[in-house]
Amino acid sequence: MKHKRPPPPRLVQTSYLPEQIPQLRGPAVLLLGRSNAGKSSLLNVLLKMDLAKVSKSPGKTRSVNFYRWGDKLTLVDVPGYGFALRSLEERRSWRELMESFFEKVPAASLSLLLLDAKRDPESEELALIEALCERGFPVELLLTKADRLLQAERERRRRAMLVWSAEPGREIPLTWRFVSAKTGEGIDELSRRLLKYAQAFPL
Ligand SMILES: Nc1nc2c(ncn2[C@@H]2O[C@H](COP(=O)(O)OP(=O)(O)OP(=O)(O)O)[C@@H](O)[C@H]2O)c(=O)[nH]1
Ligand SMILES: [Mg+2]
Repeated sequence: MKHKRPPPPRLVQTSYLPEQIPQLRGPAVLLLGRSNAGKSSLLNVLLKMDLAKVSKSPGKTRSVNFYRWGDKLTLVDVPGYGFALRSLEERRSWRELMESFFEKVPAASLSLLLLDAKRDPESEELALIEALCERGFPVELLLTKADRLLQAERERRRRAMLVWSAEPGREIPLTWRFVSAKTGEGIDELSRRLLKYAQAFPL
């Protein structure tokens, strides 16, 4: 019997406006985080295809982009927040886009919050984690660009994360891992995690 090959990953929808956001069904993984955190780069290494645009200057991704990976998993590359140079008007549009987005994604979507491994979590990250947890979204942290950490920095970050992820008041300690789109660190484990999530998703 012939083994059916999964279809290649592909971009299925690009939404610039709230009314363009599709109603998602099935398992979805959301890539969230500050501009320049490395969301689009991570997506490309996960999919093993350069489908998403990457840039040195923050604010590259302006639309919500939906990618189909395999038979049923959707990966969503979300435009980053905190890009200081954006105008008030642009920030308002971004907020409206995000509100519409979170109304439409299934609550069991897995949120991956990306944070540059060199940076401490800031108020935006804390607020986002709280908002996601309140809405019942499972959240996991990815510390990106781990290739840029010296051994001592990595150790310091690891210790800080152990304390921070299990802070009093946080009901469940946050899961976190180092990843690098450049060296591939953590990518196979992350892939397996996402496939497991997709398989366990209630139909
Ligand atoms: N050294 C290193 N650089 C990385 C890594 N991942 C991303 N970068 C760089 O970081 C910059 C931003 O990457 P993007 O993937 O465009 O970031 P983004 O989060 O999608 O940014 P927005 O679209 O603005 O929200 C680019 O210059 C990437 O080459 C990594 O793992 N290691
Ligand atoms: Mg991007």
